[in-house]
Amino acid sequence: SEKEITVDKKDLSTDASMITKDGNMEPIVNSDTKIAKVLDMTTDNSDKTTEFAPPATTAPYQFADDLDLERPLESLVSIINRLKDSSHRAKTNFIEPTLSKHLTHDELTVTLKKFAEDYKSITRLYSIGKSVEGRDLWVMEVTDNPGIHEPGEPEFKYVANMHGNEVVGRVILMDLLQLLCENYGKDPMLSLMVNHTRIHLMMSMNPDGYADALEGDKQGVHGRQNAHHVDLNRNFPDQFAVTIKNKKQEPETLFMMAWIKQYPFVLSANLHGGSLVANYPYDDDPHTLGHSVYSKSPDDDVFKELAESYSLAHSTMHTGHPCPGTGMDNEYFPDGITNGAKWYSVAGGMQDWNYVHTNCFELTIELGCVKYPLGKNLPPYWTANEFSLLVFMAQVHKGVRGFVTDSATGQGMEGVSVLVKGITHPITTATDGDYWRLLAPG
Ligand code: GEM
Ligand code: ZN
Repeated sequence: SEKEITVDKKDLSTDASMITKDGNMEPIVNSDTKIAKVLDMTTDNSDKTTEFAPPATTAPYQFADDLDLERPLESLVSIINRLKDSSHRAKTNFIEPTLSKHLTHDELTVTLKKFAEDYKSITRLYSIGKSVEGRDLWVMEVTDNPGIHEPGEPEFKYVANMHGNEVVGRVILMDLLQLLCENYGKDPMLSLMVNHTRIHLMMSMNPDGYADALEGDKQGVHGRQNAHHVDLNRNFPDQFAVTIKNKKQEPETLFMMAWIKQYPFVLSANLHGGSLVANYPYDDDPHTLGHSVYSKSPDDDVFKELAESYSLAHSTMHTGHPCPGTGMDNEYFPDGITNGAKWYSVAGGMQDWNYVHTNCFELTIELGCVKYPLGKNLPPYWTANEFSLLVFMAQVHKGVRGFVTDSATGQGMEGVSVLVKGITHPITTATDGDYWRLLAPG
């Protein structure tokens, strides 16, 4: 691209305290002279921070030390950082979700519509298209100004139930929706999260497969594929391989691709089941289909950090034993994370497509050994994943961000490549010239 800027990571900091404007930060601008302001680190000038009051409780707010409403993003990041520590997790005071149950597609639709109605000011329900059998692919947006991209505000997504018989993600995303809605305006951290993030939740990417899946299925494949018997996690265009499974895209895949291109997503997770691990790119490499060889992306360090943010906040994922006592005991994932290709090579996965074709960094999270648990066994899954879901989502506020503007007009410049020295993966500015560049410390 002719419009390209390069910044040197040593001039930047991913430290939470550095997210605001820092006079020392002089980026290297090496091409377009029209780029006046490259790294405006001011992340928020709005006055939205007074939308909620601290919780009405006589006990002091647990994270009061970290809560500075003048500096909302730093507050959010430092509170979230403290949630890595289990003693702090235990002290949160959320109104806990009560849903935690299996919902048919029709029940899901009704429940989502009810949330959209009851929490109009922070939600918007939309469909990105229909499955092969005509079911809506619903997305619930949760943010303070639903329906619009606020310049500078990062967009985040969770996608669940891509494999129709892997249902835990679908259940806990409903719990997450309930948590965010019911605590908004009450819990300061969750309110900050909603105010400063445009969150998109897709409870089911494969509603047809779900309709076919069987409650109690532990490690089966019935209902895994879509109604055309295609595994959607093999159906995306692949950077290394055209296969029989991805040479033509299914309707669900095409709607996903269009959706992921339409919004300036920064970070995402694709929620699966059947194991317990946070899986990160790449999922394959040019030579070793069928083998287990580490395949590094240019952002390997960032991806490891992101994967650990999920696994370490989870009650058991970090121990690295996905299926204890099942005969699949031999599998071990240090710290509960793995490179995709190192685990086993997958061509046509959605995760790598996000990273290779858009600005969105995606991970594939395996939520547990049992793919379709009995309804009565669902509540512990929420407890195990609650903080992971929040901590991972908050990673969208780390790294660097800013606006690229035209020095003559002050207008944001869309489609400018932002490159960090030493990382061969550019990020492109969005419509308002805004960009987000996730980075690992160091
Ligand atoms: C996995 S998820 C993909 C994990 N990536 C790699 N490279 N192993 C799948 O799609 O096969 C398991 C699942 O279905 O949950
Ligand atoms: Zn899966």
